[in-house]
Amino acid sequence: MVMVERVEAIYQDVVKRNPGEVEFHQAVKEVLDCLGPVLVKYPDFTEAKIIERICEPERQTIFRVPWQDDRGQVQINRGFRVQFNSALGPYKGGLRFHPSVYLGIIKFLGFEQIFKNSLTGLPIGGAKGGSDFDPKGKSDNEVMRFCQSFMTELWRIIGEHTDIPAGDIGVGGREIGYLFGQYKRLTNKFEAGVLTGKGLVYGGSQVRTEATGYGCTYFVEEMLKGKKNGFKGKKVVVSGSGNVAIYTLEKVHQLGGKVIAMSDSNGVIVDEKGCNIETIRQLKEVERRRIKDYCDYHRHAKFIHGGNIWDVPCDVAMPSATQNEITGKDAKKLVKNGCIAVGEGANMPTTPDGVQVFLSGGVLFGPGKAANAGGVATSALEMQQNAGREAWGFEETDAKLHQIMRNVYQLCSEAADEFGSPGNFVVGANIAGFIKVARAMSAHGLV
Ligand code: NDP
Ligand code: 2IT
Repeated sequence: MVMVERVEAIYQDVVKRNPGEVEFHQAVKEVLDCLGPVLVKYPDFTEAKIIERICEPERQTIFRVPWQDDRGQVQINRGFRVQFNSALGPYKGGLRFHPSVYLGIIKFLGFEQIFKNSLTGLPIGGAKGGSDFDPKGKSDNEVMRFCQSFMTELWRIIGEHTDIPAGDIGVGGREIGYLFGQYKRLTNKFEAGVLTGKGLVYGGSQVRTEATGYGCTYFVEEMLKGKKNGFKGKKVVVSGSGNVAIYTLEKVHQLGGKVIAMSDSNGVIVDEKGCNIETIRQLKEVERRRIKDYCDYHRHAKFIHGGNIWDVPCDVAMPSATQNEITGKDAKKLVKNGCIAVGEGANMPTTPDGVQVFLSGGVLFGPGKAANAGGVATSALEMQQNAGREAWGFEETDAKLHQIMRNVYQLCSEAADEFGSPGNFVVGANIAGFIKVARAMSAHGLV
């Protein structure tokens, strides 16, 4: 089809213009592969070169982050903020602090964020930022000095109506606190809405901490419901043991499922009785220890050093660690072991091969930009509360999150039907997310 060739040519151009950014290429390809039928239906998008424009970030900033470690040594890291698209609202998206961070990772995440934020139905554009700083093994003081230096550059380009960063890997409540303190000091303004994921005592929202994990679980619940099924009695495997993984564990247990395995970058714990959330929260959120220590408190559980969590048989897989953690081979093993549903808590955790294995194997597959949209959606609720100088209760906010996730599911499901791929939420999420942004871009003229 001519349209498919056209989209392929745009993709080849993206690869050429952004050499070496393999994760960014992967994220772009997945979206563009779904858009052929959209261009047939909306020829004006072709005319206005919406796809070409959407693949080019509106603005990218790279900066030096110098700081001093506890021994007085000077350290230099690199900071990034990619302000990808502001057609639907101010730039919005998290900050990732991890040694693997480079421009290609931030661009893939920023690109995903455009469509994810669109799916939430809330007025937020797409962005992402971060640094190759590794918070692991650093003292609180080192993290504070790093965050202060990072914000000393970042503050110029953010603002409650411009760009609102939040957390991601390596950036949680502690880091957002230090970043907010420095922004307030530099600008001489208590501008609550400039960052989300804040502490409850200074403008944070109830449920933001829980939102991504809860939201992903709600999304999977909707997929299961569509097949007259539910979490009750299901064995669930959740990779990672950070923010997203912990609250996935909590919600899965509340809905009657059992999380039997979790992980970190050192290995996997298997607890057939169901992972204990109190222990994991204490180890990870309070003491910042490794998942292996779980077995010191639960002697029946086992730790598999360097293990592959996808070897553990389960009904539902919820990858919540990082990109490309489920390969085609892992996906085949999951299907063979009886996995019926996958909810991506992480961003792009399944490789393209893996996605194909799930889709062709009839597995219910909730892609990250839909399934993990609850985090950023609740960030937008935090912005709403900050703008109205309000603080909503936990239940009220959770109910809003739940409704947003039902809507995201509905949008994906309807778009998949409309464009001829019923049950394919990858197609549904990409098309539904894209069309809204494309319409807004068309309305704004050539900008
Ligand atoms: P955290 O930093 O809280 O936790 C990350 C977890 O994933 C840790 O257990 C970490 O293990 C593991 N992990 C990270 N990188 C790797 C790696 N390269 N290899 C193996 N394990 C790894 O991050 P979050 O829970 O916030 O984020 C997890 C995922 O969810 C990310 O993909 C993020 O983009 C996505 N996400 C997060 C949202 C949020 O609101 N926080 C919203 C939507 C998506 P270790 O400690 O050993 O590194
Ligand atoms: O990937 C994501 O959606 C996030 N890390 C959350 C972004 C946000 O602005 O809350």
